Order: sequence, then structure tokens, then C-alpha cells
Amino acid sequence: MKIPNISFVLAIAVFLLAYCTNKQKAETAGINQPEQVRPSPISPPLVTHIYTADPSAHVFNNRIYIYPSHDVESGIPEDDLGSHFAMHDYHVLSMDSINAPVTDHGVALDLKDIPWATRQLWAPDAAYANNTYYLYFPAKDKNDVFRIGVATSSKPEGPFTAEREPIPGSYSIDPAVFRDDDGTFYMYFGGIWGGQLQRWNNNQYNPQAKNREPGQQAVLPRVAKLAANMKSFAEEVRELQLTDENGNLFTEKDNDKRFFEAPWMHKFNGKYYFSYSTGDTHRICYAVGNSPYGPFTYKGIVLEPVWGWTNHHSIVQFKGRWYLFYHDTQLSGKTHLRNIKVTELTHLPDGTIQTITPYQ
Ligand code: FUB
Repeated sequence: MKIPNISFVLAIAVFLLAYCTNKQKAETAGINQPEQVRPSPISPPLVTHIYTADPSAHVFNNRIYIYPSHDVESGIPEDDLGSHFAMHDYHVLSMDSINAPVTDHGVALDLKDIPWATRQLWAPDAAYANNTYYLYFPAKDKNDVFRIGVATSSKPEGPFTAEREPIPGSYSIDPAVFRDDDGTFYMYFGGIWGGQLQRWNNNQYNPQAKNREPGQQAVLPRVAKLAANMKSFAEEVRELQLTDENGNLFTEKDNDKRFFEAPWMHKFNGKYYFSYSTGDTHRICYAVGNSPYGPFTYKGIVLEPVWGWTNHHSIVQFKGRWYLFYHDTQLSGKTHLRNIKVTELTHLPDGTIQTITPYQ
């Protein structure tokens, strides 16, 4: 009998061990575990009559307004580009306080009323200035390139009227608009893979650009100051430096820490907290800096993986307490049909954020 080569046998054994360990990890957090052994979510879905995701929460007129994606079943098969996230309108939700009933204000903006957009209304955000409410949203344009659009309303819940063109110089997905104490607004944005950020270098588009290889520098999130009209950038889009504690930029293989999508900014005790999703490792992480432009030093995990593939959040202060809005797939068990949730967030005395485990 021919004796198999020992290194071949060892390689197979290592592969099987790694496969079983990873499978176990995925199932530990999974909604698809039998109910008897599945851990319990720490928070219930905020609404159950529609699927919602990517909640951007703001306090306007002492009320909490949530600007989520509105997930729908489109029948489009799942792929790495996120084609199955085929959303076509936005609903705004609001509530008087964290545990109060949630009002769904109905359709605030529909894809058919956005002259430049063709598909995929992904994670939006909102801001208030100039006696106007602004809704910022990503969508694919007629060339299938993600751009960021803006729509306006006199009311926080809309309905919103879209501008005829996307914001000049905007690209990729997941806008998050932050108002600094001096009244200046900044837009943070970007998302790799289906969000196309890897195709933009020096603000130039290269449709052939591939996802980065493990040894390459990770793609950096973007920021631009908004002009006073809130409908354009006041400057060229910049990259945000996101580093480890030694000041080194992450490489693509640091995929448990590098930026993937879902940027958010909040300010606490004079420091700027940039939080984001790590995408394929499913975490919400955060990094801290002394300026809205960074550099930002990685500090840790805000939220451990949730049920479903995506993880996307916002952080907001309301009546002296801090809250994390996030989503999972508790209602549907399907990665593209999500439901938004909220839980309290704690800044510890040393300025770090206490990590939230979404199931117990
Ligand atoms: O909702 C569509 C996309 O999924 C968002 O834009 C990403 O952040 C992810 O949550």
C-alpha cells in the first residue's frame, strides 16, 4: 500500500481542525441554533411591521428620530456585492423616549422620485441646519456607481425632496453627518466590497480596482466638510487615518480592526470617537482622535457580532444618557431582512467604551 506523505496528512488535519473551530464560532452567535440553546437578545426589535436596518438616530425637538434603511424581499440572490439589499424607499421612525412607542411616519423618500438614482437605497443619515432637515443617502447612479444624494424637508420626518444630482465629488456608501460644537458639519462615508470604496484612489474612480490583498494597506474611510448650503462639500474629500496604538495603518489582513463600512462620529469629553463596522468580521469597533479629521487610534469593540452578516449602528446622547442603535435579524433569520434595536452604551471613566454583547 502506498503510504501518504506525512505533510499532506498534517495539512488535512490542520484544515479540518480550523474548519470545525470556525464553524463552531459562527454557530455560537447564530440565530439558526435551536431555540433551546440560542442565547437571548438583550433588546427587542423596535418595530415589527416592516424590516429596518442601519439606524441613524438623532434628537430633534427633544424627540428621537431614526433614519433607517427599509429592507425588502426582492428575490435577488445573495452575492458579495450586496445585490440582495435592493431597497427602494425610506421610512422615518420617531419616539418620545427610549422605551416609548415608535411612530412610523410612512414613506419619506422613494427611489422613483430621485432623478439620478437607479437602485439600492442603502444606509442613510440626517442633519438639521438652515431651518431645514437634510436626508443623506447612497444609491447607484445610471452607471451603477454608488453616489451620495441629499434631499430636504421642513420636517424631520419628511417627506423629503431630492436634489436632481448627487453631491458633487461624492462616492461610495453610508454617509454619517456630524455637527461639531462650532456648528461645522462633516460627512464621514465609505464602504468596501459592494460599497465600491476600493475603486476610489485619490478621489478618482477605477472600475477595475479589486478588493485589497491581505498584505496591502487597508482602504481608509473618507471625510469632507460640508458647505453652508449642506448640499455640497466645502473641500476635497480626505482619507481618515485609522491606526493601531503604535500609529501604524492597518493592512487588509487586520480584518478584525480595519474599516469596512458604517462610519459614525460622536464626541465625548472633547474627544472624537470614530466608530465603524469591520464587515467580514462583523464587529462595531471604535477609534479616538483629537480632531474631526483624526488621526484616530484604535481603542476596541463597541458591539460584538449580531445575528446576520452586517453590523451597523449609531451612537446618540438623549437626556444625559448614551444609546447604541443597531440591528440584527431576529425577526426573519435572513441577512437582508433586518430589524433595528437600541440599548444603552457606557463610556467608562478612562474614556473607553464598555463592549456590548448583544445576546446573553
Ligand atoms: O443596508 C445596506 C448596507 O448593509 C449598508 O449600507 C451597510 O452598512 C450594511 O449594513
